[in-house]
Amino acid sequence: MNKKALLTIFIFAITIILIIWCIFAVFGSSTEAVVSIFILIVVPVAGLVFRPIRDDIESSIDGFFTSENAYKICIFGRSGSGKTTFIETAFTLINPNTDRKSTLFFDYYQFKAQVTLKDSIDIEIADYRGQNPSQIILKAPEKFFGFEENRQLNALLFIVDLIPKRKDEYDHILNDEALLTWLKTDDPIEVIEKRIREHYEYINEGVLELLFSSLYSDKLKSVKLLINKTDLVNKLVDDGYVTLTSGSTVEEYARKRFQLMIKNISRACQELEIDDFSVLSISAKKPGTLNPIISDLLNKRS
Ligand SMILES: Nc1nc2c(ncn2[C@@H]2O[C@H](COP(=O)(O)OP(=O)(O)O)[C@@H](O)[C@H]2O)c(=O)[nH]1
Ligand SMILES: [Mg+2]
Repeated sequence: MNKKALLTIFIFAITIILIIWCIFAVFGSSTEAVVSIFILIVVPVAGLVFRPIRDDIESSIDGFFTSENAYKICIFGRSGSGKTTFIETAFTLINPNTDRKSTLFFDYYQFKAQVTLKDSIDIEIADYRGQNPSQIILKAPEKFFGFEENRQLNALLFIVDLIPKRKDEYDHILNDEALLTWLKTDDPIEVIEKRIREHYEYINEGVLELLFSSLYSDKLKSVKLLINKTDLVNKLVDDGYVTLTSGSTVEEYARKRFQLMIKNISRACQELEIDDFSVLSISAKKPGTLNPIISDLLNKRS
């Protein structure tokens, strides 16, 4: 809770106590009637006074209910990069009974993962639907992330892609086939370059600094950069629309495009002594590529 909210509550409480004390002192035997009238006035006044800080108060109360034992993962990346697809593919496959709770800007997924025959672990993952970095950086919900001084996040996954999502004239998202047809009639290299620039605008040095300073605690052990949609780039390579330098793979191609971002995230991790930083090329639609990532995160959790 911020200082303004605390100060408002403090001043309000002191004022009420003083007024009630004065009522007792002045009215003596008819105190009860006066206090009742006073409370009738105070309740709506309190509503008005606390309205500007209501979100703060609610969020702070939520912070007391954060589950400190669960393994918490947050996924950060530009709209369309595959956050929701990644979570749905990875986690609903581990446990189809994944529990999803939604707020205005966040979806929270909760489930149990069986780590060994005897040992299972509660996992919670946050996907921010609103897509604005400020929703995580400035308004990280305390129910999931814990209080600012006691953050509970265990893993931060950055996600980027090389191919943007695209909608048709009816506002429907193009499926892979239609997307590839559109790419091939456009200039696929230019589309890829533009998309990469968009990710650099979204995950830049400034955002990284703000993000880590908002979410970091010594519980944050793992950071990964996931380069998504390699299946689509593979198809473009196979069909001759993207040419790789001889002997290189789509993974190497993707990694090279995000070299500076990798350097920036790596440096941020080094400064915070987060040893587990890795870069992976994935296709969020393919479950086989995701399960090792989840196992790896869980293995490094302690
Ligand atoms: N071909 C392909 N499409 C993907 C992949 N990951 C996500 N998509 C598609 O990209 C679009 C945006 O994905 P979504 O998960 O909604 O992105 P979010 O905005 O980051 O949550 C959807 O149409 C997904 O089907 C992938 O690995 N391969
Ligand atoms: Mg989404």
